Amino acid sequence: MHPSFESFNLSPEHKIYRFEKHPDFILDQKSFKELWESHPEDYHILKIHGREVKTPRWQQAYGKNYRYTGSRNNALPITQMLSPFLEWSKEHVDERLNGLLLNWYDGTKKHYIGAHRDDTRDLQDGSPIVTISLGEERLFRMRPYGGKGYTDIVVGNGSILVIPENTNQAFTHEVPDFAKYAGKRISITLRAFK
Ligand SMILES: O=C(O)CCC(=O)C(=O)O
Repeated sequence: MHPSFESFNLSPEHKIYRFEKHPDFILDQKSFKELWESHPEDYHILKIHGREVKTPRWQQAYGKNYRYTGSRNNALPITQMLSPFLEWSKEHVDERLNGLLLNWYDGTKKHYIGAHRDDTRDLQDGSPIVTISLGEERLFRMRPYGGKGYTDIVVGNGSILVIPENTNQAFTHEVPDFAKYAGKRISITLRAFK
């Protein structure tokens, strides 16, 4: 992994890694606006306990379909704007990464993602999950699965997180909403699909 990643110990066996403010990933206003405006018009629909629920953020898969929470996010082709994020992650984190899922969070709409562990049934064994943050700074909250307490990691504009597979099994992650958030954040998450 790239030497600029710092590690955070969540437990003696579980870590998460952060690279702060990668200069290539701090987009100028025009590029950020372009990426922001590429969000889908409609919210993605999940099925939770048989009930259809709209995600409290916009989401779109690129490159590979992603199945989670009773739904499938059908992928669009990877765009020219997105491919540098994938190329960098392949080179510096894991060569097997091949699919992206973008999340768009509008603070004025109270967008968030609730605590969950990523669905790994379609992912390659032992592959990590990478999240690149653009725009408004938020907190990335890790909770021991079935346990108590949490660890918050600040994810600012241009920061990269790596969640190893064993950490995803043992900890949930979430991006909560707080009243102070009124900006726009995009996360580019990368996974290695089979
Ligand atoms: O927005 C983020 O950083 C996290 C996204 C996430 O948890 C997911 O796509 O599963």
